[in-house]
Amino acid sequence: CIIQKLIQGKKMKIKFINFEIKGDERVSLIAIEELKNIPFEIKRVYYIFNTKPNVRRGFHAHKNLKQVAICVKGSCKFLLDNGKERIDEIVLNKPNKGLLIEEMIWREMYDFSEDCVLLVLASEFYDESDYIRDYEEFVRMVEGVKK
Ligand code: T46
Repeated sequence: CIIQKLIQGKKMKIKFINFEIKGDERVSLIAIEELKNIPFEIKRVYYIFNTKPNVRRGFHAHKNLKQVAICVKGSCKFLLDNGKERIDEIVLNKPNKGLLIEEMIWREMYDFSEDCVLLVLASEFYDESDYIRDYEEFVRMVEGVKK
């Protein structure tokens, strides 16, 4: 159920997951199940909300972590960068649309609506040593050049 979206002129693909909306005329419901509609075991769930206007977040990559981000309310945008190419203006504005962010992808999030609730499912527990917070270091790691 992973939909790979190719952007014109880029090799890098954006990977979306479209969740099936269940329920009936009175309610909408989405069920998230590890290794079924999420391609990894879910060790951690967190959500970002109350983001103040004009705040840009992220500015890091992860060495091993895989995540799926779902804007369950409101909207926000993502920039993703694999160290060779970057794709900007990825809009998340539907509770049934997940953005798969695999390891070694630089991300920034911005344009959060006031009511935005960004739910993130993560493959690992929180580990600060998995973060790469320096963009130049990230590019060097992608290129396999050791310091
Ligand atoms: C990511 C994007 C999409 C914890 O204590 N536990 C956690 O599980 C997380 C995610 C964060 N924190 C602490 C660390 C910081 O003191 O919460 C604070 C805010 O975290 P951070 O500045 O890393 O938040 P964002 O929005 O820049 O990035 C987060 C995730 O950290 C990151 O993995 O991919 O959301």
